[in-house]
Amino acid sequence: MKKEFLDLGRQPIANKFLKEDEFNEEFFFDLKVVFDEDTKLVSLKEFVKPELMFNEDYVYHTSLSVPMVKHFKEIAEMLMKEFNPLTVMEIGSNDGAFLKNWPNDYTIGVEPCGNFAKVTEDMGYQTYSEFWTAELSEKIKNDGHVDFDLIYAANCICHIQDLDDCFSAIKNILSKKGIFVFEDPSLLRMLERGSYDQIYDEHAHIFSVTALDNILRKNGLILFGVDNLSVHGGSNRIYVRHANIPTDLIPDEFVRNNLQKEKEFGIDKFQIYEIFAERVEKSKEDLCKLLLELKESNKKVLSIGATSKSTTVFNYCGIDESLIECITDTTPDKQGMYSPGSHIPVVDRESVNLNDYDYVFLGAWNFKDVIVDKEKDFTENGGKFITHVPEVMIFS
Ligand code: DWN
Repeated sequence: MKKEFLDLGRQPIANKFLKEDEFNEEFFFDLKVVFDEDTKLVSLKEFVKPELMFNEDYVYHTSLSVPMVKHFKEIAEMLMKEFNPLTVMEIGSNDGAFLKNWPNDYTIGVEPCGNFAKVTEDMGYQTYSEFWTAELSEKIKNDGHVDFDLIYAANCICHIQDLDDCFSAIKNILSKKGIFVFEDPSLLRMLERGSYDQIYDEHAHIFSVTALDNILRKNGLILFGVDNLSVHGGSNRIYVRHANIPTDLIPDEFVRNNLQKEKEFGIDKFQIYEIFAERVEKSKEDLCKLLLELKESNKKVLSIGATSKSTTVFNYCGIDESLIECITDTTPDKQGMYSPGSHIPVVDRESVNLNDYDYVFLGAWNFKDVIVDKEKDFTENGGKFITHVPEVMIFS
């Protein structure tokens, strides 16, 4: 019952930045998107082997995005206050931005990228450097861990291809009255904003509350809370507990409101996805037209933020170094490398004078306010920004 609605063309591994001598062996796959009429889940048609994406070379460091460090501190404080868990596990613990807010004697991490698992081990948190599966949940139990009162995951569950296995693993290791809290990009926000660049290899699914409600129930779990967040261009934080265990954690009005809002938008109907696909095509036409016009009038353009999202945009729209001269990024592991597929040089922000450029494309449009604020000098000197969300536009 899966129906295809979007084809974003041949795409590389979104976070695999390359050296010049690696261009010839770069891996590409067909980035197509499907809607499941049964569960209402939106997923990639073809999944990429997890080991190709999440390995020792993974470059996304949560702690290098200052707003995200603050975000994880605040959520840890809130969860501690509201639920007071005695045992905590994070799935997809990256470089420990969330973990570090918890005492390390009863907190563990799960992180398949070995470089990051080592970072949190060195911080004193036992970290399983493996993919989250039902088998791993058994192994953790067999290692003598008691069931967890809090299981947390941010921008990770939507990376997991087999959701039934993922949720049954959660059920297996969640304490009787424990809660599972996870946050991922919101499908509704993506459809509203036309932010098709949320779609790339790592995002095996883009979740609606509607689809999660269906799939969690199927796996003996109940969604009892939803927070709408502004991070990562619009995310949902989902609160889950065991079904069939008496508790006072009953689905709140936010769950009902979110389900209602999604229904009114038509998230359960295929037609809404066909409309979205038309909007994506128009976005591509508009962005290509604008960048070609700027090139013809000898304007210089760079991009800020070598994001996974910009991998999708640049490869879908066929944007290369002739249209965007370089990308600046604060992540040392991306600097001195080339962007996946489009092979645009990635440089340190400090190595360029923005005033040598006429336009800045916002590859990290989700940090628009932070970047625009940081780069006031550029706009004061006549520079302009370009974004493609919600529509292709120039602003200063
Ligand atoms: O789920 C995922 C999210 C959390 O992170 C992953 N699948 C991969 C990754 O996606 P992304 O690369 O699209 O994430 P961000 O957080 O939008 O990336 C921002 C990038 O921009 C980072 O590389 C840091 C950089 N940056 C910058 O150069 N200047 C960020 C800011 C705020 C800046 O001022």
